[in-house]
Amino acid sequence: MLSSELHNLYKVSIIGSPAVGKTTILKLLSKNTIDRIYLPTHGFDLKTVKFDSFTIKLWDFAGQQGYLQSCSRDHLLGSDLLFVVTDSSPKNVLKSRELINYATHFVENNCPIIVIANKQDLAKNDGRMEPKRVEDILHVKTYGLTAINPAERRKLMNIIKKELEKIAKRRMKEIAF
Ligand SMILES: Nc1nc2c(ncn2[C@@H]2O[C@H](COP(=O)(O)OP(=O)(O)O)[C@@H](O)[C@H]2O)c(=O)[nH]1
Ligand SMILES: [Mg+2]
Repeated sequence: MLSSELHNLYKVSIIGSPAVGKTTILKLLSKNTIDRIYLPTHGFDLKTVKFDSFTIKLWDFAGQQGYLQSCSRDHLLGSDLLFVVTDSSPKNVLKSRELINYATHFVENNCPIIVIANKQDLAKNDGRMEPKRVEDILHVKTYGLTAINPAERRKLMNIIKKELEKIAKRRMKEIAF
């Protein structure tokens, strides 16, 4: 790999409980049509997505609690950006609190943690929480998303781009000193 390419390579990790939409988020970034088939992920899926000048490696970790606690530690190390995905239900938002606490031990202090409050298309009457509520509870920057809607692809890319641009600036400074 060329060093210029390496320079623009970012490791973006995605964690979250089973069925919150992690794999769908990967598909949203890498495909235009999104099927709704649910296949629980075993271990992890690794996808490379290129957009603008960025090459990002997305790691979609299995949501199963056991796996996350026993194996993901090493995989989370070295993440440039970490997404914690929730399905925006009150129960799962609390679960995300545990995941965030757990993950903070394994990512660098300067790795941004972003919460994705997914399944925003679900009815409020079913307990779906607004991103702002989720953010108030978790005290972590939160964006709402409907990952099954291809029209939200740009929105997700912009979220990632904004964070990666900050990291790129930081890397440039590190090289300069
Ligand atoms: N209604 C709705 N369903 C979603 C959304 N995102 C994912 N799903 C569905 O939730 C199920 C689990 O998604 P998946 O990405 O496999 O979850 P994972 O276990 O976290 O990887 C699938 O049937 C998806 O189609 C969303 O934004 N809204
Ligand atoms: Mg999955």
